[in-house]
Order: sequence, then C-alpha cells, then structure tokens
Amino acid sequence: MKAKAKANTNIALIKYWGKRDNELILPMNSSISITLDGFYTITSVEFKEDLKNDIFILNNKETEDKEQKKISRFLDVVRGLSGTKLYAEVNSENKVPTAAGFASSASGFAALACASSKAAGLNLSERELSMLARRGSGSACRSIFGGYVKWEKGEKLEGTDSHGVRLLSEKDWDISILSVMVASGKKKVSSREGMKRTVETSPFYSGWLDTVEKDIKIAEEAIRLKDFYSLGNIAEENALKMHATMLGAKPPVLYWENGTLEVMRHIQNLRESGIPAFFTIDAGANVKVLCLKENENMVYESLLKLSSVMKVLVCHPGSGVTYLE
Ligand code: 2P0
Repeated sequence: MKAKAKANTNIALIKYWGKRDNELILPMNSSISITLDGFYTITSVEFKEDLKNDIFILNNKETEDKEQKKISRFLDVVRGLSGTKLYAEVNSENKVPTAAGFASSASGFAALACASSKAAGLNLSERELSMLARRGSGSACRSIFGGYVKWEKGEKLEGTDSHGVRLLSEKDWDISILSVMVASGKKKVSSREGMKRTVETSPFYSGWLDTVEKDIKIAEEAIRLKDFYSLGNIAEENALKMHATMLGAKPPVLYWENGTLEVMRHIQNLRESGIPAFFTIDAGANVKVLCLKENENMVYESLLKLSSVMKVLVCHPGSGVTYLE
C-alpha cells in the first residue's frame, strides 16, 4: 500500500475566483491554465497497519497541526472511496519556491491525489484523479494534466462534472512564462479567504460572473489557433478584472505592492515598443509574464533591470502527473 507521484504546478490565464460549494470545492466559473515545467511536488504515501494517525512530512520536517489536518481531511476522502481504514505516512518534497507566488497547493494536492489513491488500491482515470485533487485545492484539479488545461466548472451539486480537461499538450505549443518576484512580505489574506470575501461582499462580483465565460471562449479559441496575442491579451484583461472584484470587497483585498505596478507598467511599455508580452497576477504581489520564446532573453534581461525585481524564474509548459513508484 505504497505509491509515489510527481506533479507540476500551474498558472491560471483565466482565473478560478469564487466557490459555489466550499466543502466539495466547486467553482463559480470555469478556468484555464498552463501546467509549468520545473516547479513541482513529489509525494509518497504509505498506508500502514501500525499508525494511530496520519503523518505528514514536508521537506523532511513534520508539519504543524493545521497542515496535518488538511492532509488528513483529504485522506478521509481517499479512505471513503477505497474502504481502507488505515492511516498513512505522507512524505512530500516541494520544489515550488513559496516566494515565487505559485500555488504549491496545486502541485501538492495533484501529487497527493495520485500517490494516495494508488496506495489505497484505487485505479482512477485522469478525470477521477482530477476530481479527487480538486477536493484538496481547486487549482490542483488542473495540474493532473499537462500543457493547456481547462477546469470545467460543471453544474451538478455533487461535483461529478467539475474537473480538468486537456486543451493542448505541452509539446504542441511552447511559450515562455517568467515568474517575476518583487519585494513583498508574507501576504495577509489567503486566496481561499480572498475569494470567499469577494463572493460574499463585492458588488463587482456579478460583473465577473457575467463576463468570465466569454473570456473562457476567447482563450479556448486562442489556444486552438495558437494565437499568442489573443491569449495574452485576454489573460491580462481577466487578471485585472479578478483584482478589480476584490478591490470592491468589504474589507477590500489588495495584493499588489509597488513592484507589482512597476512590472505591469514595464510590460505595457514593452508592448507599445512592439514586443508581444503580457502579464497575469494571482492572489499575491508577484507577476507572471507571458512572452514568445524568441523574446524570452530580451524580456528576462529587461525585467532584471527594474529596481523592485528581486528574481526572475523562467518556465515553459510542462507535463501532467507521473507515477514514480
Ligand atoms: C487560480 N487562484 O485560478 C486562482 C487565481 C488564485 C488566483 O486557484 O481554496 O489554492 O484551495 O480551492 O486553488 C488559488 O487558490 O484555492 C487559486 P482553494 P487555491 O489559480
């Protein structure tokens, strides 16, 4: 009853922002992301007879109570599906720099879904794995698949139609995604809390819901046609729109720092000078920049010259989950 899996993180181009069911983690809207190479989690799971509770070791250290509980709740879902009553030892190695502003929960729960379900004797399809990963963290359901991925929001109350689907393989369209770290402290509002507050209090949230499915259609078409300009443009618009909804929340949620704005302006200036580059921002201060491979070096060098930029990490579309044992 032992298995090991590896999953990459992902960056959303059309964002998941708001839940319609907090327990099952069902989203208000569909979202689209790119699974990235290079930032990943490797997790091994072993269900054992002699354990009195679940154990979660992250980067060789036992984790705090809150983390343990989150993992245990997730393993309860796996126990429910498989029928096993045993507790598990979970060992995770995270290669997602937390400061990079990538959700390590996406790669974390995607890897955990694969390793734990296999260790428990379940033989799940990709779609079933995606639904299981979703129960840990919404964005994790997209990391089961490689390349360009859509999370279908689904309609059903029990969530059996809410999962990721592959739009285009990572091998079919290589673009550059630069993760730009700017000076900032630890964020004060988690994305889980930020989206909840927005849904409950922001008068702008209805505008988001009215338009996001149209954004999805534009992005899907751009991916189908490999139209970089159209994809980058709708990604940037959608990210700004998501941040606009949270500015209207009560109390407001503002993730940007001075450096965030410096990078945004820089990318808009680059575009005016004829370089197709676009930005997107998650629930944090760091910025992700999309550009064509042929402009990658130039954009990278130009970002490093900005006073508030601390580090730039370059990634490309990466693969879906893989079993290691
Ligand atoms: C996304 N984010 O689509 C959006 C955009 C942040 C901004 O998914 O509560 O860690 O665990 O389902 O997946 C980050 O939120 O939230 C996220 P939960 P998650 O990538």
